[in-house]
Amino acid sequence: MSYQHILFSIEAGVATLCLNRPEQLNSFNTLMHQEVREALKTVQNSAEVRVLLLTGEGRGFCAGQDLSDRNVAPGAEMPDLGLSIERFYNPLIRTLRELPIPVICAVNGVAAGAGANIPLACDLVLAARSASFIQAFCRIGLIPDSAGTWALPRLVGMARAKALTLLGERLSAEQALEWGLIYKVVDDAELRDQAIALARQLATQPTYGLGLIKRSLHASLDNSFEEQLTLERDLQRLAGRSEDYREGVAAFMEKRTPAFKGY
Ligand code: T3D
Repeated sequence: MSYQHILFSIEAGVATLCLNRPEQLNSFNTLMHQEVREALKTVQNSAEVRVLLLTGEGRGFCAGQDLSDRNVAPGAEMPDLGLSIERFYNPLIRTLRELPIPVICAVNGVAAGAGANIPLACDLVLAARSASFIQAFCRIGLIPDSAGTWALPRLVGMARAKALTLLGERLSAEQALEWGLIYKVVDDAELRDQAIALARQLATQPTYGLGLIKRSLHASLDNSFEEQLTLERDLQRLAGRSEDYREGVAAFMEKRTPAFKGY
């Protein structure tokens, strides 16, 4: 399938989805939402894909909703933003979070509005040193969406979450790292190569087991201690039946590098 607003490719087990409306800082219009959804469906249905890498083209990662689609004349009917969230943003965030494979986000530039929260639904966030994060919603009278109000207090604590979302100030990549919002900051010129190297490395790992690790960590945010112990037992049972576990142990005993298949 050919796309107008995204670049999408699959190579060596890595699906790369690049938002591609650089003139509008990769803000989302309806077509881009639809194309991202299609690409993610391909990822979900492919046995070949073992890692998803999400990034953006140009000087921005993503500036959230395309506001030119929201410019309403006084007196004209206002769009139902709840519908937009239900149709587009919530399914996107759910899909990224629930994919049973590692999702890497390479934040190549400014990330604002929903664009600042999409990375938080990914598993490993690398940011270019020049990148920044802006909870821009308050600047236009909205509330943070794309699970920002869920992720931010958990990642940076309530005090910083409130400052970020009520003030809408720009947070540098370095500060985001220091606050525990992202995994790593790399030099701009190295972002793409480092993200691809990380993706390729992860694509050779025991994918099924990695998916179970995601599941257990996600559940831990809401589970009690006892519930989490029970879940660990259940998921370890599943992991212990995988071919990759058999291979991992055999390779260890034979003192060789394991050749994981992802299941
Ligand atoms: O509506 C719903 O469905 C509900 C869901 C909402 C989710 C949301 O994301 S709401 C929040 C929407 N996003 C924003 O409020 C951010 C708007 N953008 C900015 O504040 C700034 O552009 C940035 C801080 C991100 C970057 O600033 P700067 O100075 O580096 O760049 P710029 O000059 O503002 O932008 C460059 C171009 O991109 C410019 O176009 P031009 O003048 O060169 O033709 C600008 O209009 C365009 N652009 C940037 N963001 C958006 C956008 N065009 C449309 N929509 C945007 N969100």
